[in-house]
Amino acid sequence: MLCLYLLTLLMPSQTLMMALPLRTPDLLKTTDTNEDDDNWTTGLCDKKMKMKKMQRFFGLPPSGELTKETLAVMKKPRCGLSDVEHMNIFNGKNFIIRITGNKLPIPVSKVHKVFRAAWQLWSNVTPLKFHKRDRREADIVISFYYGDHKDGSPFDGKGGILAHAFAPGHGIGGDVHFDANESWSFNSTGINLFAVAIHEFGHALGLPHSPDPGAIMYPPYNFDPGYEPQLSFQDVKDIQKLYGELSWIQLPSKRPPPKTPAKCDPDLSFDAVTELQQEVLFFKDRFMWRKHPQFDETRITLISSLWPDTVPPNLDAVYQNVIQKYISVYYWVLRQLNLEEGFPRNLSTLGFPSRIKSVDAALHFRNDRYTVFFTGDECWRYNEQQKMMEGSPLLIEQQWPGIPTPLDAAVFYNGFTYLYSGPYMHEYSLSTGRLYRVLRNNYFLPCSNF
Ligand SMILES: *[C@@H]1O[C@H](CO)[C@@H](O)[C@H](O)[C@H]1NC(C)=O
Ligand SMILES: *[C@@H]1O[C@H](CO)[C@@H](O)[C@H](O)[C@H]1NC(C)=O
Ligand SMILES: *[C@@H]1O[C@H](CO)[C@@H](O)[C@H](O)[C@H]1NC(C)=O
Ligand SMILES: *[C@@H]1O[C@H](CO)[C@@H](O)[C@H](O)[C@H]1NC(C)=O
Ligand SMILES: [Ca+2]
Ligand SMILES: [Ca+2]
Ligand SMILES: [Ca+2]
Ligand SMILES: [Zn+2]
Ligand SMILES: [Zn+2]
Repeated sequence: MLCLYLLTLLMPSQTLMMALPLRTPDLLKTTDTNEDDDNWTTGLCDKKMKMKKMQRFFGLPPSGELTKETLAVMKKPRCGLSDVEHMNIFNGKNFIIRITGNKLPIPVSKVHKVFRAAWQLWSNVTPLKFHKRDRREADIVISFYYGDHKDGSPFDGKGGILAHAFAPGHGIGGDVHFDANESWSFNSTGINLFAVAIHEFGHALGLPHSPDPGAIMYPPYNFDPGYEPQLSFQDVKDIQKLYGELSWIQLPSKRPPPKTPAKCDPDLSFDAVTELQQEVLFFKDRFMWRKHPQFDETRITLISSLWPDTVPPNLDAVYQNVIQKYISVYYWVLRQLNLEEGFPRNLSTLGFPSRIKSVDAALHFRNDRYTVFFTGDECWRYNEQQKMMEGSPLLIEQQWPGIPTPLDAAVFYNGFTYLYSGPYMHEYSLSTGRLYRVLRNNYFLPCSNF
């Protein structure tokens, strides 16, 4: 059953503060790049540059400072390879795979099945063929190891680095190692072996990390229980550049791989937009862009890079409730969520009649302490202090003439009201409600890659 719920979250800064004791940034250690690049004891300037580079990569404001959020991203379970690395490719198109070790932490037959499914994804879109053999001279040897396993990149116990792979080549080249101390699983409990295996096989075939947060080659571990791991449009493009293509028409699913939303797309629409402290956040599917006043760059990132994985994709409306000091996130529940006691809450608790099943957008008026909810062609005024709906809904066109309904999103920014509908954003005077300009949705997200 689909129901609309209200979810309240602590402000992200508070959440991170609780979750993140300070620790040295060992997760940035690389396996095989030159050490200078990675030397955290070199000058402060280099350190700042490196920090900025990493922050850009992950769609964070590139301040060069070790902020709580930066630390949070760095501490996420991830692959052990560096993010900027040169890789080569295998010459042939047929690979022998060997899976070693009889002390696998989980049932052998299941592990083999997962690995087969993972390399199948890569062979589905390329002329590559994988053959599992038990003989010694394999191209790709897959193993589970505890701690130091004599290849110069010891594993770090549970959490942190999950696995690593060696770029194509002889001997250890193309080999894939998994940290045996992780709680590997075939579902969303612990670390999902399938998701990590697809990523590591990508490295074994010569792919570096991708800055596209929708790509399987994006470095942090990211498993969404509502979303079967698959190659993204970008992954397919990257692997085909190395080994040649097979059309997606030959794919078993016959569907093109999912594309990460692009801010240069003229048809781009948003699910929700909100202010958050000094920033403006633009949400789309599993992703968001963060516009910070001090930085021109806005890179796309995963919603889960800021909030817990329990925040679902495809949000309906989001606003920062200054009075209550939390972020209100509205969405349709499509799956079971583990949240704090009392949440998510049914939309009807706000005082909506039962005919209202979802909200399209919300605007929070911090001085007057109320929130306007948009549903279809109507808008509702909710008193945040008395926690009740005020009167009957009004027609949106009476308040803000000229906006096509239903709305997608709404936000206050720089002294204007912005209402979003389809690929256009409408700019209104805050006081009079007069329409000033109709602009493209990416007006605040200057078009560039990512
Ligand atoms: C890191 O830099 C410091 C200072 O320049 C130097 O003493 C040290 O040997 C370097 N470490 C590595 C691993 O390169
Ligand atoms: C990893 O697992 C091994 C074997 O179960 C255990 O002896 C070791 O203490 C674990 N190490 C960490 C850091 O968890
Ligand atoms: C996930 O798999 C583990 C065994 O690997 C099982 O114990 C657990 O119940 C499963 N959880 C879900 C949510 O399916
Ligand atoms: C939410 O409230 C409405 C109206 O009271 C009710 O019909 C609906 O079943 C409720 N949904 C859930 C999941 O509780
Ligand atoms: Ca090898
Ligand atoms: Ca580990
Ligand atoms: Ca919406
Ligand atoms: Zn990786
Ligand atoms: Zn290794």
